[in-house]
Amino acid sequence: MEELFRNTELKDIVEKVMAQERLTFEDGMRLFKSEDLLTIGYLANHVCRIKNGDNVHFIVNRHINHTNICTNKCKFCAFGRDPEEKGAYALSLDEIEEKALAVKNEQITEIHIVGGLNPDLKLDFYLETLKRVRRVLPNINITAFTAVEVDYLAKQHNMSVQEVLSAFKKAGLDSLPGGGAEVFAPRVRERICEKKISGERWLEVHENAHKIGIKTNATMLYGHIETLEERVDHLIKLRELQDRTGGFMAFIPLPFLPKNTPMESLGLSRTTGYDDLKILAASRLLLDNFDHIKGYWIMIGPKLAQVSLTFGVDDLDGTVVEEQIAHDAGADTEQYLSKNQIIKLIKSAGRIPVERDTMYNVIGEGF
Ligand code: V47
Repeated sequence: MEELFRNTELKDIVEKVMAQERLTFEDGMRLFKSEDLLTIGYLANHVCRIKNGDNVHFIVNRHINHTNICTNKCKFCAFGRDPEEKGAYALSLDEIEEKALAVKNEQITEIHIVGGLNPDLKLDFYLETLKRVRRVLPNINITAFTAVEVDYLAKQHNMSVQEVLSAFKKAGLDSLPGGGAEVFAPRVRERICEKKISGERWLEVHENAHKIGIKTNATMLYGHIETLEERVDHLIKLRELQDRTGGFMAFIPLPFLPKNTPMESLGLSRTTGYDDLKILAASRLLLDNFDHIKGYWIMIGPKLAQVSLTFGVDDLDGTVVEEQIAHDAGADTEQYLSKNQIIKLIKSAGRIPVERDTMYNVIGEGF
């Protein structure tokens, strides 16, 4: 072991990780600046195996993006539309119910619903959506509505975030997905999503959810104008909240897909596999209080997602079935992977596939 790490510039970080010591902001910067991807990956794999053994999680789920009408107009987004714009849509409650039921030949355990900020949709619509899905699929988990949507409804109805979240919970919500976090730094938000809630507010909504027993996920949109400092700052802020509440389940880094977005004109190219692996591995090392790091195959591709299983990732998300946000922005992946395809990816990486539900309860293993 000593011999293996003799020449790395990260020798002291290797020692800290092996001693299970917390990494600092400066350590995080050094990870992101380092080109020693294999050492970072080795360490992330080591930490991941302490937490998850050889298990790799996946879920049989279905995404529903109920409306793309959105008042926020984020510059990184190809999904949002003005109400009159070509391609604008808002699914009715019947259509949402139909989609929830239109699954492939697999027993889904989770419906994941997120959409734009559509001024025509009031709290009642959201509550009715949850109740309908719960009624037709009583045994599934519902993960729905980002912190951004929660804040929007709270403001529209003059309610507190707690009140909106409690109403969601009563109507059948199980957890909040991690979208809308982007990069917390105000400098970045002013440039790429000036109308969106602040990073502080995003964290506040999640903290409120955790307080009333709603578990949540967290994301970071990377590969655009953010600096390495801003990436590390984002991760440390998530780690601090997790220290206080323990309410986060998984972290999912999302690579920026520029096609069809207002930011396409900046000439930014897509992230590289090297970047993607480094972010996944560095997140595993910095987020020492998160159990799960997800490699979202929809955005990084199934092949890289499979390789990421030796770079600190223990979760491949799921079957998805239908996805609009990444595909409007040029994702070249399928919208659906079958359960068997996911199992094959995991097994041929030498790991044990574990089907989970939203809360990481085991539904089946081995296969
Ligand atoms: O909130 C939008 C991001 C998110 C682009 O919680 C983009 O388990 C890249 O949050 N390029 C939606 N990303 C997806 C999401 C998610 C996905 C899978 C699992 C979970 C979970 C959450 O996608 C948005 C935004 O941050 N996004 N546009 C784009 N052009």
